[in-house]
Amino acid sequence: MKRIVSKPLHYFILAAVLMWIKSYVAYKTEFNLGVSGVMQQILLFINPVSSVLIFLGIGLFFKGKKAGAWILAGSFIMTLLLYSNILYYRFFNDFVTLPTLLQTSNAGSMGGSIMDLLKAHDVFYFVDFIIYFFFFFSKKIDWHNEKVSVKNAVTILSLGFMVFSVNLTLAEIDRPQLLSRTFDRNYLVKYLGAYNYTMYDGVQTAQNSKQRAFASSNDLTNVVNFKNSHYAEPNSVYFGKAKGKNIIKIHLESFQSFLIDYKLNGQEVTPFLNSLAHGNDFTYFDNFFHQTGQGKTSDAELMMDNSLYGLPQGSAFVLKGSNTYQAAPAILDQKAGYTSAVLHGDYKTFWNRNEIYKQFGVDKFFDASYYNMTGENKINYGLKDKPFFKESVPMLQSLPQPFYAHLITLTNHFPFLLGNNEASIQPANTGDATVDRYFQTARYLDESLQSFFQELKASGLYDNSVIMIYGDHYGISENHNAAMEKVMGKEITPYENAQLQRVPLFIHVPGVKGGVNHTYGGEIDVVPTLLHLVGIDSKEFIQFGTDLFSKDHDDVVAFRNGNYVSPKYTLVDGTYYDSKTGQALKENNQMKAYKQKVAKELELSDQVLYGDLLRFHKLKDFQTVDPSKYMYGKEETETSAK
Ligand code: GP9
Ligand code: MN
Repeated sequence: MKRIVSKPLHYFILAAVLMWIKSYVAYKTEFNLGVSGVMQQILLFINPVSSVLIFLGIGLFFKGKKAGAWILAGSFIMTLLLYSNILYYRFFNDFVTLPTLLQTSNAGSMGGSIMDLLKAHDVFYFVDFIIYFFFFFSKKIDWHNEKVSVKNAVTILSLGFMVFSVNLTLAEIDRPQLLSRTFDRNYLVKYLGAYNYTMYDGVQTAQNSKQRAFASSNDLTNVVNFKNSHYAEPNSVYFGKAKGKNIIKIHLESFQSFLIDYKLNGQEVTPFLNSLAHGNDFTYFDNFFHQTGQGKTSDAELMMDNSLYGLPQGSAFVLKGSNTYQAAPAILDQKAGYTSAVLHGDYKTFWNRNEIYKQFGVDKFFDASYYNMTGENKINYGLKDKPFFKESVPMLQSLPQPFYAHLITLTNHFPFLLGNNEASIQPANTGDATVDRYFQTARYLDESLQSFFQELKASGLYDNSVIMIYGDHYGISENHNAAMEKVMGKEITPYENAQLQRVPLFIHVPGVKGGVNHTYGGEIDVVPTLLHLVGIDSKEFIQFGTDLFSKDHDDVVAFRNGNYVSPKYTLVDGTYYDSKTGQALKENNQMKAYKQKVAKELELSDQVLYGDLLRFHKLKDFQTVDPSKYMYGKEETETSAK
């Protein structure tokens, strides 16, 4: 060993290799990263390399012993980073993020228990320092005469950057839009490693605090003016009709409206939902649109709990997870004594739910750790919908009433996989396997919903609950238009594609007669609609949607990219169409006014999120939510890999 480590370069290699091994061992033993497949295994193995080469490699540019000092200090900082993530993960089942760390309350909640988190084997993470110190202080290395040449130092650094680009490219192939959609810390660590994740988190935090620092309460003026002029009075026929009732909100993953009444090989695909659409128990909105952007599910959730639009890039759930909100769970709690809960068969870090739900005031978050996630119960992103609904019933029964419960399904998610013998209908035969399978998972979702209804009725919950069912966003993207032409039996023009963004919205209010409602609306409109049903006026809150039942409802539905649909006109990428016939039209004043309204609405909503403007919006009888009062997870059972 003594002879082997005789030059600064050797010292660097020793530290780099040990840091690499240490990081990899920690990944494998300390975290549940849910690594599956050869590609993910390879990525996990190589992802510490770039950070080690770049970060420690910078030291090689220094003269004399300073080079060694840099490598020593660098290894120490990297170890601290790794180890703080290990401790944090043992407690929160999550990775450290700067915003949560900066909220003292959060780190504070770990406080007294830090000692309990330490384990004897943790010595392993620091034992290499004995070696580093030994060689640093001994005379074995001639720091002054054996300096690494600039050429070699540059080569090592370039190698680091090269490995990083290969790592990132492979990660993007395995998980497209990894960075732009920003979905899960777990995924970032799995694909890019703990150190690169920290850098990414640091850059995002810096950007966020800059945007926040430049915002002031004056920026609220335009927003408040817009919401005052845009407010739609409640409809007295519906106002307060759901007062005191539980609210069960069911998220149908990737479910598009074209499935309703669609017949595949002469058979209905979703007979149960079809029966709801044609009965009188539910109001079925057949001109309801999703308005999500890159944040997909999280955008739908954001809109449907806050009446704020998702961001133009990335997910507000992740990028604005520490903002102040005026969300439905908090409003329902403060104005009407509701307990709120989210139930979902994926782990809590996905979409940063475990952080942003605290800002929304969600009381309970039953994530995957509460469900039986073993063996056949799981597919694709998480728990299958049938066991999900089944296991959710007792959880709902455990909630104090009235409750506001949000159940998020998962099986009808790209690439639409089912277990053996779980498909009750044949796939379609467009030749596009994704589209073909979509019908089978949609049927599975329909069946799981039907059983859930039976259980709700048996449990007695059905009688005193509002039930809201919605599709979150498209399941079949534009990339599958060729197959969709076969499904729809017509050409999918840009106009048709806009029409395909319809997702169903069903609302059942006990004692209220339903039927089909043709009002044009979108996810942004759900919060004011719901609040008015419960008998809470939405007027004082900053919300961009309007009550779907109101006579003043704004029926110009904005898409996140500035396109829109309305009963009369549809705008897609600069071309206007007649909404009924699809014929292209020349711009008139009304079309233009709609376009400007949509642009303004999106811009103001973005300002609210970027500037964290709701922190300035003080209301007399609504308290700002204190996130430190909420804590989720059953860490002790969260041992099975994702
Ligand atoms: C994951 C799920 C999927 O928990 O909600 O999100 P999506 O990929 O549809 O945005
Ligand atoms: Mn989704």
